[in-house]
Amino acid sequence: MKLATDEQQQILAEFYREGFAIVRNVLSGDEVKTLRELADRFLDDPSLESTFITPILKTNVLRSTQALHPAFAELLVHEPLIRLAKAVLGKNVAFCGQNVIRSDTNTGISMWHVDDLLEFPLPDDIPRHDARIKLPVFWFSFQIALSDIDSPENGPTEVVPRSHYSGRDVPKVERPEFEGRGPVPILCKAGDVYLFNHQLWHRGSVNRSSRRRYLMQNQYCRAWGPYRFASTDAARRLPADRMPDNPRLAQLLEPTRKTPG
Ligand SMILES: O=C(O)CCC(=O)C(=O)O
Repeated sequence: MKLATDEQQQILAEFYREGFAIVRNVLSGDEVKTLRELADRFLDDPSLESTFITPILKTNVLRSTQALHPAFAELLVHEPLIRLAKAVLGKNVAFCGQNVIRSDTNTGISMWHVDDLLEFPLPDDIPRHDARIKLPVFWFSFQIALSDIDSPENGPTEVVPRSHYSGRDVPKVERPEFEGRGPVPILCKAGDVYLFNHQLWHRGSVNRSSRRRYLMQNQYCRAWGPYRFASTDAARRLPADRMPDNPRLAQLLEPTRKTPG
């Protein structure tokens, strides 16, 4: 699927302004079916439980799917995803994650949050970031509906639009609001995709339907991301059998040793 230049510009403008932007009908019905069946196959494989599956609030997340099947890996360069990713992160865009979230009835990653940490905090007396600033994006996700998530019962992602401009973490209330706007559900048909800024106040609402809800995530970062945070080079240079007996050093190096690139 190819986007016209003005369509792409519109999508990107919306993404920067609102924190998310939907692109409809990116995947065909056949592509969706294949990916969903693969997700089920791997999520139901007990041998992958400790290595590829992370439950979050009883919701199963299949991680590193690019390593499990070429159909997942190829989705990373599907158009218009890769073109949009380059437009946001630069022509040397890098890969930083691919997951499928499968929410059964009464599950969902339902706590409000921003991912990782609040990247651009403000002091109390500055109400928000100036809307004229195009806030930098270091990494972002495409969230890809692999089932119809087209009503609030299906557990759509809920976001507070423009809250990535707030300079604040999500307030600890049931219905967070930013400048008079409360949460909105992102409603999609299977095959629709949305660009998603993880600094937006968000959550996956609970799936209240009897149908499983499948959401795939393709995650991309700036070219320096993998080198800065998980370089194969850094891992290769770890002292393998010459490690001093130093618990603080062992703790510091542990994540890189466990996931060497
Ligand atoms: O399931 C969703 O819609 C949102 C997932 C989420 O909050 C996350 O991956 O950080």
